[in-house]
Amino acid sequence: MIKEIVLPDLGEGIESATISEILISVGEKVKKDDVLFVLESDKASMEIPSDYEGKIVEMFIKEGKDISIGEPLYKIETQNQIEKEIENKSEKENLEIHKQEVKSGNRTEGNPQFKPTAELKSSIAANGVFSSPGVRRLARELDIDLGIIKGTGAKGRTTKEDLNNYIRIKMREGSGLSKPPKKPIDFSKWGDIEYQKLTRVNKITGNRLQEAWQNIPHVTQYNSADITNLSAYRRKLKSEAEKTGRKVTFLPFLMKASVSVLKNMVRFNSSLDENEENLIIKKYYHVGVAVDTPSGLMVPCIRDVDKKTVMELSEELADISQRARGKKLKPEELKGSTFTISSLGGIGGTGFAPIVNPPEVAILGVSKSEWKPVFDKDSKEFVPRFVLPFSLSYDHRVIDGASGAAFVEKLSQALENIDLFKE
Ligand code: CAO
Repeated sequence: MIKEIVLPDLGEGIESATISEILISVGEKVKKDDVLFVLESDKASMEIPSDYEGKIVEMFIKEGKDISIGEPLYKIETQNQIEKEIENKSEKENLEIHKQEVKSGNRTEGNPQFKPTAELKSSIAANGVFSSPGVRRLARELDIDLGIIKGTGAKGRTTKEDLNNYIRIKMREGSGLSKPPKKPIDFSKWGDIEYQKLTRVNKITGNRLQEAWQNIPHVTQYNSADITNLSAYRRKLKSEAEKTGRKVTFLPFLMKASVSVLKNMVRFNSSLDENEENLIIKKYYHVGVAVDTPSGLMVPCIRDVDKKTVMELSEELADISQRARGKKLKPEELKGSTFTISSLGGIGGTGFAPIVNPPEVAILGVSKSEWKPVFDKDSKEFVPRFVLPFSLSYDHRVIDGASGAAFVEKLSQALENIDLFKE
């Protein structure tokens, strides 16, 4: 019998993945549970085993190809006879295990759940749990008691997916990322509700933010800068740029000012290595910019900020944020940043604590500038000044509080020195 195999639901909100390795070819014979190919999603790498014993007769996939749930993978000619033998053998094996368990007192003969009926003949009732031989074998190898996993298959059968889900949860727990299972709440009891599906970007960003929040000891340092002179200079550049349809906001100045400080405070432009034994200090200055898009938050990267003028950065920023909103960014454009700026200055707010964008160690949060009365100690009068509030969140494993405070002071001075921006 020839069966067409499609990409199953991979869970974890993964809708598609890339075929990174194909381990079989047409004509090859495979056994059940033999790994056929490896998939890479943006979250994980997965080995996909065969559900059948048989011969591969057609392949629909290529290495490097993106594939979505439900798309055909390959066709296999299954060996019914062999399958039957395996099932009969496993039934005998199961019954033998069962008899031994009853004998040793580990099982009660009267357990109502243990009924190896015809439709469950490849299942076992170890601990009163029905499951396939493959699932039982894996559970045995990993020393997992199937009795504690809630089966979602027919008649409460513990499926491979149930076991995989259980392993995923345990792995997350091991990495400190576990979320306690939530009971559904019926909010409609108290009023009208509607469901809105999270986008793929929402889910990916959400997971990354949660991971960063849980793994990085964050500290946020607040400060402000007097940008009265900078604002006047920007207005000049802005009106010149407008003649050619371009715009100049405060962000390119913030990028350049941040990089001028990063060059002197190198730990802020670093990452911890995989063993958390060394700091990797980067000698390039690529700034990630948080962009609010209809699908969610994205952080494209602008490279070599130190080598570009304010006008060049303005043009690049306009291009990259427009393409982020139109889902036109290439994956490469989302990688490689060494420091991130999240600017909410065009929207409002007086201050916020941004979350570090790993593997970076610091992020700048920018809020909305306002005219404020500032006391001038020379004239002994309050004078109106245009003040920009900002904050710096950093990884306290890499940066100590004194450096954090020094960074925001230096950044404030850099923003007040408009010579820094003149080309
Ligand atoms: N103070 C006062 N005005 C500001 C300002 C500030 N700090 N920052 C921006 N503005 C002004 C701009 O100058 C512009 O006014 P003009 O038309 O007079 O030039 C206006 O506000 C709108 O700016 P903008 O938001 O379109 O442009 P930007 O370069 O400042 O920001 C971008 C671009 C892509 C970062 C922004 O559009 C965006 O998406 N911000 C949201 C980022 C976000 O969601 N972060 C939260 C992540 S959670 O950590």
